Amino acid sequence: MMFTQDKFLWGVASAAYQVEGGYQVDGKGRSNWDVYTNDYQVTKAFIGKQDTGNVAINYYERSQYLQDIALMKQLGVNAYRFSIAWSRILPDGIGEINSKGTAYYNQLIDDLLANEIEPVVTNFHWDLPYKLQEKGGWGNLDSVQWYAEYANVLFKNYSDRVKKFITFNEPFINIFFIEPLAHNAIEKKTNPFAISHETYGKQAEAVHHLLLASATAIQNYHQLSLDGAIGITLSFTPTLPLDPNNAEDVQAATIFDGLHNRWFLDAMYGGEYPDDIVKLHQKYNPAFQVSIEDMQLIVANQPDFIGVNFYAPAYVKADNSAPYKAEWFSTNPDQVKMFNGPVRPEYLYKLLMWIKNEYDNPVIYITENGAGFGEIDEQLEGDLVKDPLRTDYVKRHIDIALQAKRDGVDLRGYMLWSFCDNFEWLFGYDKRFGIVYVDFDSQQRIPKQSFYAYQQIIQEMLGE
Ligand code: GCO
Repeated sequence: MMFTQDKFLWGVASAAYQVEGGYQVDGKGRSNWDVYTNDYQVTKAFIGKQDTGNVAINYYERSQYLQDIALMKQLGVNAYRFSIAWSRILPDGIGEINSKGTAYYNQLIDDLLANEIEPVVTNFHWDLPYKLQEKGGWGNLDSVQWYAEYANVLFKNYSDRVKKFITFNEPFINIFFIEPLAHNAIEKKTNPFAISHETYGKQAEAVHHLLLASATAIQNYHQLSLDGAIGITLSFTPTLPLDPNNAEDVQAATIFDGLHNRWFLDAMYGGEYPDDIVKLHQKYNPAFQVSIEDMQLIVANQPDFIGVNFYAPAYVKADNSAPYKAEWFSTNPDQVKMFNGPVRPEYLYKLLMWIKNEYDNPVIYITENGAGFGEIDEQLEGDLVKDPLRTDYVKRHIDIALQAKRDGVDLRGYMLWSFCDNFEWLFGYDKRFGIVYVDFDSQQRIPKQSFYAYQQIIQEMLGE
């Protein structure tokens, strides 16, 4: 592990499918998300209308992203986390490289560095080349090799300037939440949020292949002896029982904690998955088997850092209709609900200290933290969008993250989700998370109150 820059990273984060647009431009192959949103119109099941990432916020246009880089400079960030669209680089997922795709990211990286903004690259943020999806996607063990070869193309093209690579973004949310919901919409299920126990059991194979792929890419990266670092970004949702006096709620919270929070860290740092969760997966999918060799590969190739994505804890309740009888997504007790769960910054502190104490104090970057509350918190007043709830959320979470750093957590950066409003997966453009407002028709950008609040925090922190 080599960290060439030791400055604390103050950044913003995004993902290719959510911001680029450039649908099928310059030889890009179709991804699963291109097919989900164009051919199956999956957002209709969740927001009642078809939204796609075909244009998004136009980041594939250099003239557009240069304007946003200028805005990032005004914000004062020294890092920008973005993901690379696999199907721009390898339109079929494997095989022939698309030179226009590699050229786009070369230019973006150069433009960021020219503005003294460090590029932090997420290799994979959910948009899988559709040709690979048709071969079974992450459910196919061959995905380990497909991904390793793709990651090697990125290391070869960009590791001279990119000093932090992230193998995957949020494997749990990707594999156990968003993908099953997208397939519910494709199959026109009456309740698009319903996920069966069997689906969870089957997805265990996919998420295991994904972790093998991550370990293989980390191994390859380390063998290249590059002057940089490679990590993985995990979503964390600290759990608490909806009713602490209800033993079934307590059990449900324990299960969800194992499934979501302990699963990946136990494997990477302890060489074993949580046994209670393995048994649950095998109960609904006996074919889910894990070899000693697999776990040795994972634990022998630990990431150089953990990307922590934190939005909220989850109040978990026992619910027989929920997968593994643990309902976590619909239980937010807050009066004004943040899209991703209850606003409890103290659980970010607890989470960071838990990782520090349980997993030998790994290097941590907060690679996503942010909020969206809906129109109540997006009020245009003159040339400013007032978003007091998001502003308060950002301030409180940064404060408590820095307290955890003072208390010994090896925290090296904070990247806010997100810079601009963008395409929020199954919820299309209805859920805004940006500190910069985007008029999706005109592509006009308007900094929000939270932009200026974050700007002031960065100035104070970098000015120290
Ligand atoms: C995630 C993804 C982002 C989301 C963000 C807001 O964490 O789900 O990384 O793509 O857009 O979290 O929900």
